[in-house]
Amino acid sequence: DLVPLRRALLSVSDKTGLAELGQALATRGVELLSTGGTAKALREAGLSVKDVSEVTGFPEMMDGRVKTLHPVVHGGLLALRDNDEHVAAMDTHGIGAIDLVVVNLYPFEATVARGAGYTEAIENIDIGGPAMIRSAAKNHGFVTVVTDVEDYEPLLEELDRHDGHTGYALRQRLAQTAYARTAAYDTAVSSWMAGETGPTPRRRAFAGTLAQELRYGENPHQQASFYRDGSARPGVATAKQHQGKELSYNNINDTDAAFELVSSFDPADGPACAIIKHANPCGVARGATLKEAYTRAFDCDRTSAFGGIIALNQPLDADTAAEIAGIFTEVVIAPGADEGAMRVFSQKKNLRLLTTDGLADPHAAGIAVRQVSGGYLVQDKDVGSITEHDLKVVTKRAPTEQEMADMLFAWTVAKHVKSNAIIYVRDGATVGVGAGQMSRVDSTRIAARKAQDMAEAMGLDAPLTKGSVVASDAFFPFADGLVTAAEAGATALIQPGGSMRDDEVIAAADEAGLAMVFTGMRHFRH
Ligand code: 93A
Repeated sequence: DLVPLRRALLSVSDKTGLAELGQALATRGVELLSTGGTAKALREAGLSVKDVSEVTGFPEMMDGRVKTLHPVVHGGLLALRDNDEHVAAMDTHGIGAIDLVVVNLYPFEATVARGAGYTEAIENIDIGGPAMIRSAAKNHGFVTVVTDVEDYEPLLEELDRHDGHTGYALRQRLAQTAYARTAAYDTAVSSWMAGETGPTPRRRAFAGTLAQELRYGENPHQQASFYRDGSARPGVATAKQHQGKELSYNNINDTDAAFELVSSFDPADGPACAIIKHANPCGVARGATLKEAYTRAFDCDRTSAFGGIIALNQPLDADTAAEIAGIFTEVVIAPGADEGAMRVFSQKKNLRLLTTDGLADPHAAGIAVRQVSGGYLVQDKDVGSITEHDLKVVTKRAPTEQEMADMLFAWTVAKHVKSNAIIYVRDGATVGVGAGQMSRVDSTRIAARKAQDMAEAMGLDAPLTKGSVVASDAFFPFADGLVTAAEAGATALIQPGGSMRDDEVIAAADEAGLAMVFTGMRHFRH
C-alpha cells in the first residue's frame, strides 16, 4: 500500500509553513503545482512551481472563483491508478496524476467572526478547495490530502520513512481529517446563513439528517426537530416504531436514557429492565424472567413509574407485555418483540412500541456534545467501567459475595443517574434512587425516604433499603451521607473515594459495621 509521491498541488490561504513544506517536497523530487497566491509565495521562497492555469489551459477567472475546477485537476486526483480504463482516460485527455493535495480553505469562519458584510462573507465561501479536498480524500487509496498545517511534519516524516512513498494508514487518517474539515466548513457556512435568513436557529449547528419535525420541544412553546447523525448503531434514532403516537422530544430523550442504561446489562447474565422518568431511572432490576425484571423495577418507585419509559434487554414477550399494559406507560423499547407481545399491545393504541436491532454497545466510544451560550462542550462519552478487580476494600469488613454483586449493579446504574446520584440496591434491583440533588446527603435521604414510602404502600414491615447496598457516583465529602445510608439499613457502600475526609468516612463505615469499596473512578452526569 505504499504509493510514490511525485506530483503535488498546493493551494492554501493560510501560508504558514508553506515555504518550508514546498522546499522539503522539492528536495525530495516532488513536482509542485500551485494556484496564484500560493505559487507566488513559493516562487518568492526560490522554488520552481508550475501554475495550475498552465496545466488546465484556462486562466484563473471570475475573481478567482474558477481556478482549479477542471477535469485535468479532478481527473488527476480521482483516477484509480490500477484501473486500465481510468489510466487510458488519463492518457487520452492528457491528465497527469496528482499524488498530494495540500489545501486550506478561504478563511470563511474568520471572515464572519470579524463581522464582515454579506458580500464579503459570500466571496469567502471556498468552492474549489473543498472540491479538491473531497476528490483527494475519496481517492485516498492513492492520493494524500493535507488540510492542516499540523500535518506537514508527519507527512514529511512518512516520506523519509518510506523513501518518498506514503502508506495507506496515513492516507486514510488524513482523508478522515479532510472530511471532518469540509463538514465543519459547510456547517459554519450554514450556521452563518441561518443567522441571516431568520427563524430557524435550531437548524444551525447540525450536520445531521432531519429525521422528524417534532410537535414541540421540552415545552409546548419551544419548536424542536430530531436529527440523525447517520450512525447505524441500535438506539432510539434507528429503532422501528410499531405503534402509538409520534414520539415527542421528551420521549426521545428519555427513551435514549432508558435504552443506554438497559444496554449495560448483558442479556447473557439474564433479563433486565429499566424504567425512566425525566431522564433518570426510577427503577432498574434483573429478574429470573423479563416479567419479573419489570415488576421488580416497577416496585422501586411505583408512583414515579406511571407514565414512564421502559427499556428491556431482551425481546418483549406476551407475559411481560400484559404486565406492562397494566399501567399507563409512554414508550417501551426492546431488542425485538414477539407476536404475542404485539397482540397484547395492539389493545393499547397510545403506547409506543419501539424495537431495535440488538442492544447498544456500552463500551463503544463516542462523543457527547452540549451547548453553552456561544459555544459547545465536547467530550468523550463516559464509557468508563470497572470490574471487581479494580475495587479496593477500605473497611475492616470485606463485602459478602451478594453485596459485591449488588454494588457492581448499583455502580452500573449510578453512571446513568444525574448527579448527585445515590442508588440503593438489593438482590439485583434498585430499591431507592436519589438523583439530581445539589447535595449528596440530600440524595441519600430522598432515596431512603422514597423507599420508606414504597414499603408503606406495599404493606411491608421494613423498607427495602434494609439490607441493601449503596452506590454514590462521586465521593462522600463528609461522613453524614454514609451515616444516613447506614440508618436506612444499607450494609455496604461503593464510591470513588478520594475525598480529603476519606479517613472520617471510612471510620464511620467501620463504626456502623459497613463494608466499603473504592472504585477510583467517578461518574458525574449533569
Ligand atoms: O474561489 S474558489 O472556490 N475556486 C477555485 O477553483 C479554487 N481553487 C482553490 N477557491 C479556490 N481555491 C482556494 O484558493 C483554495 O482552497 C485556497 O484557499 C485558495 C488559494 O488561493 P491562492 O493560491 O491564490 O492564494
